[in-house]
Amino acid sequence: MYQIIDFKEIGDSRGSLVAIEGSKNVPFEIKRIYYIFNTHSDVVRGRHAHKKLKQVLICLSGSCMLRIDNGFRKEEILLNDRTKGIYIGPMIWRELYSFSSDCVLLVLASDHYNESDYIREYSTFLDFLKGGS
Ligand code: T46
Repeated sequence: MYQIIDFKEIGDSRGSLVAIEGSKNVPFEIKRIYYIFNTHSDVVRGRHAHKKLKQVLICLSGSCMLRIDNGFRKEEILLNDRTKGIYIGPMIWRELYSFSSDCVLLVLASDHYNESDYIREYSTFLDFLKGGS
C-alpha cells in the first residue's frame, strides 16, 4: 500500500545532507514540489485519493500522522523522520492529522497540479475501485 524510502544521510563535521534525485532514489521523475506547514493539530488534511499521481511525503520537521486506505485495509504511520520518505501510488485514500506546531511536510509529486486527478468523495473512491467512475 506504501513504501518507505530510506534516504542516505550524508553527514560530516558540518552537519547532515540528504540528496533526492528523481527516478533514482524516488521512483518517478519529480515534476512538482510543495510543502505544508502551520497546520493546526486539530486539522485533517488530505481526505482524497489520486487517480494517477504518485507522491513521496517527507516530514522535514516536527511530526504528523498519515492514514492510508486502499479501500480494503487502513494503516496509520507516524511521520517524524527527515531521512525517510513515504511513497504513495495512485488510488490510495490519504488523511493527514495530529500535526505538531513545527511540522513541515515536504511532498514530491510525479505531475503538475491537476484538480481532475483528485477523488475527493470517499464513496466515489470506492466506486472507482469497483471499476466504476
Ligand atoms: C496530497 C496531500 C498530502 C495548488 O494550487 N497546487 C498544489 O500543488 C497543491 C498541492 C494545492 N493547491 C491548492 C489547491 C487548494 O486550493 O492549494 C489548496 C489546498 O490544497 P488541498 O486542499 O488539496 O491540500 P491538502 O493538504 O488537503 O492535500 C495536499 C495535496 O493536494 C494532495 O495531493 O496528497 O497534500
